[in-house]
Amino acid sequence: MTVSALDWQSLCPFWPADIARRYRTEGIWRDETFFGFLEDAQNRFGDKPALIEGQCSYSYRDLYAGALILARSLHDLGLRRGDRVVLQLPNSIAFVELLFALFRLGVVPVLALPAHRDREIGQFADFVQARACIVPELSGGDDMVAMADRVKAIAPSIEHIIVLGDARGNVSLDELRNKDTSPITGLGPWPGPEAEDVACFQISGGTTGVPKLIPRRHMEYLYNIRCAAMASNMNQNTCYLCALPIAHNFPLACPGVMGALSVGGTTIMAPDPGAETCFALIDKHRVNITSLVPPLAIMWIEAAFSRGPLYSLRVLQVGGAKLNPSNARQVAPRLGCKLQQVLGMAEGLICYTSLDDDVELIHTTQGMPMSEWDEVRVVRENGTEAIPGETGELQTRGPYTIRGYYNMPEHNARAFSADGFYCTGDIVARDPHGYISVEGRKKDQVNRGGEMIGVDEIEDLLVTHPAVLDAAVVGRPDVRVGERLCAFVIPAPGRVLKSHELRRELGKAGIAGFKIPDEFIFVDAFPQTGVGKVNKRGLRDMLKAQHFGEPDTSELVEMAG
Ligand code: OOB
Repeated sequence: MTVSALDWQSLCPFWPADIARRYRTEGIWRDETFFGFLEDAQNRFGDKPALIEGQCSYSYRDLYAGALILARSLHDLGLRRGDRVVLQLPNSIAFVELLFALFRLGVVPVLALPAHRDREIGQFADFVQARACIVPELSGGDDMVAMADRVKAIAPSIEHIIVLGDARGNVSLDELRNKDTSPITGLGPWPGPEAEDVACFQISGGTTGVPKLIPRRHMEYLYNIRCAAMASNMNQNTCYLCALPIAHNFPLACPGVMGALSVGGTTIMAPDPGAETCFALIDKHRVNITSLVPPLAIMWIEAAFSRGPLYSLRVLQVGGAKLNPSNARQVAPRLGCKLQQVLGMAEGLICYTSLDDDVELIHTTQGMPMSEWDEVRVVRENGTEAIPGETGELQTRGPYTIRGYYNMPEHNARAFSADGFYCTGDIVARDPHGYISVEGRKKDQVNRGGEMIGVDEIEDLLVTHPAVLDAAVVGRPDVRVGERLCAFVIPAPGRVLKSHELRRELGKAGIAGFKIPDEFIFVDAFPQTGVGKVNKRGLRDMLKAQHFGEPDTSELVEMAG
């Protein structure tokens, strides 16, 4: 088996030849593609429901047939193996059908999130020289056709705008889906991709600079899905609720929608991740597993307070950012299901707590790597390896962790070690059994007059207060001390909080005085990233824009007094 000779794929760093050979001979990487995976699933699970959206239910057979029809239409449009497109659709059957149609042809989508707009979509399209941009008619109240038109004007590689909904003179996705229903055989007349071709681009979760593109290949992404489905105990009774935006690695493949498809399960598409929408879908379809980012998990816990637990739900996977132990402890009693913590990244490595781990481990750690082939190390600032319990940067390599971003040689030289480990920037500690707990981000420290303060510790303490729903701590530039410690706090519904009360509580917890925030800002919600994580850069921007005026000096006077 050879790596595709398509030119641009050489811009996606590959594993060294000896390691790749090893993964192949060990059967970790198989000679398989995503379309073969779907073909296999439809042979095994045929009429079982694969995807449900609103009133519409799609069996495995429907999905397979639909993807083939769509592949033919896209081929008629001129899209060919190795071409790139930007795909931005909401959680829907159309997304999955289209994804498999693209996989069939070997056309490589950039998996954009619904929150992305001109700037990001333009960057992606330009960076990969996309030939098409696939958007919904509307998203979050915005006219996405108009956005795609603007993007097309600056990214001349775009020939087609394909629209879900009213296409207004562009290509209609519904027309492509219904165009030709004549029987087509699985392999079709057109060449498809090879196992080691890039299947899709994930987008890096980083909140700085231009988002980086993460090439995920058929054979390694399929391995990722198999491991993740096993770690989550998915089986043919699995009913997964896709609440997070489907394009993100977590709900798509860790194990998410693809994991459910791999075992004959069913996925329910949620139009939004809010508790009201999702609780109704969970009850209606007897959903037994779903995945969320911490801010949403906290909202669900709060919402379950008045209505009681979700009877069918067995497992709630929470990942994407740190879940505070005090919130973690509330998942089982409030939502009536097991918590599974997930530390993952679009670049590869996925860690899980096991469903039958001791509850204390589930509440306080992010588990361990899902594959025995994952290599992880915790590295001190001086480059040496940390001992168990000591913190350092998490670095990793393995059969489903990329060896480099798409076309970024300079950045790759910094983000990957000479021996191919991805330097995650996450500060973690590992216990003697290998359980990892995330302590923060490399750069997520506040330097207050020379004292380095890890914000996670302060956030963890703040959320133990019964009147605090969530907390996020950032630095505010300050002429005197360099950075002041600034805590954004969401009060629990109906609770009124005072800064001095929180200061007193933190004091009682016995932490150093310099770790007590200089200011508290009470808000209803935090700015979010595309997948719903707390956007710390957004919080810092809010401070810069001085949306809150000057620091709360009355409190300072109070402190001084
Ligand atoms: C997931 O992927 P990304 O690419 O959006 O973000 C990755 C980064 C990690 O490097 C880490 O900084 C943070 O998000 N993160 C966590 C975490 N899970 C991810 N930080 C603390 N605790 C956790 N449990 O976010 C992602 C991809 C697949 C599965 C799950 C999450």
